Amino acid sequence: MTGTPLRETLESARRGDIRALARLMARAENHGITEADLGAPDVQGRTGAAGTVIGLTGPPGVGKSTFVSCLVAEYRRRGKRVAVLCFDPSSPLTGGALLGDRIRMQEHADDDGVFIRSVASRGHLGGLSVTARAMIATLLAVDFDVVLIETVGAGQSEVEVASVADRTIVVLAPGAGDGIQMAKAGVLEIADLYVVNKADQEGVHTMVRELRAMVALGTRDIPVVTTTAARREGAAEVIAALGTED
Ligand SMILES: Nc1nc2c(ncn2[C@@H]2O[C@H](COP(=O)(O)OP(=O)(O)OP(=O)(O)O)[C@@H](O)[C@H]2O)c(=O)[nH]1
Ligand SMILES: [Mg+2]
Repeated sequence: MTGTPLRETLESARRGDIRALARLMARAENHGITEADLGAPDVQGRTGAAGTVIGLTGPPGVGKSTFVSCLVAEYRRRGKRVAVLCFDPSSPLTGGALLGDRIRMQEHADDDGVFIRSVASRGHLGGLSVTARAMIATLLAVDFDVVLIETVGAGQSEVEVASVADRTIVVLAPGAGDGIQMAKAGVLEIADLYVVNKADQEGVHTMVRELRAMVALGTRDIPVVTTTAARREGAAEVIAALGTED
C-alpha cells in the first residue's frame, strides 16, 4: 500500500473495491492500522451508524463455522453487508481449522456483500485483541453492517475477543460442550446468548435444561436458543434473541 494514503484506500474499499479492502485488512493484521488512525476525523468518513460486532466462541467442532455461515445467509437476506473473521489460536503451520472454515463458508465466496478472513492468531505481537480490534475497526470503517468473529476453544483468546464484541454467543453442542471446563476458563460468563447447536442430536434437551438452571443462578437473563446449523435452522431465532434487529 506504499504511496496510497489510508483515506483513499478506505474510500475505495467503501465503494466495493475488494482488493483495496484486502490491502487494508492485511495492513490492519500487521499492525499498520490502529483504531486511532481510523478514528481520526479525516478518515472516519461517513460511518455514522456503526455496525454490530458479534463474537462466537465454543469448543472445537460444535458447529460454529456452519452456524456462522447460516447467520451470514440470514443477514444477507435482510440486506446487510457482513464480514467474518475466524481467529484460530492453533499453530499457523497446521492450518486445519482455517481450512475447515473456508469449506463451511464456501457458499458465500462469490457474494460481494460478504468478506471472510481467517487469522492464525498464535504469535501475534501485542496480543490477539490488538489485532482483532484493528481488523474490526477497519471493517466498520468501510461500512460493514455486521462483523462476526469466530474463535475456537475455551481459553483466554475467547475472553479477549468477547471484550471487543458488542454481543457474544457461546456455541455448545450435545456431547462436545465441556461446560465445566468452559466455566472454569470464564468462557460461559462472557455469554450474552447460548446457542445449543446440533439440536438434531441426542442430549440437546438435557443440555438446554442444565444451561437454563445455570442461568437462573446468575444475575443476568441469558437466552438459550437451539439450532441445527447443518439444516440451516435457527439463525433467525438467534438474531431475534440477540435483539440486534432493525
Ligand atoms: N448433526 C449435526 N452436525 C452439525 C451441525 N452443525 C454442524 N455440524 C457438523 O459438525 C462438524 C463441525 O462443524 P464446524 O462448523 O466446522 O464446527 P466448528 O465449531 O466451527 O469447528 P472448529 O472451528 O474446528 O472448532 C461438521 O462436520 C458439521 O457438518 C448440526 O446442526 N447437526
Ligand atoms: Mg470453525
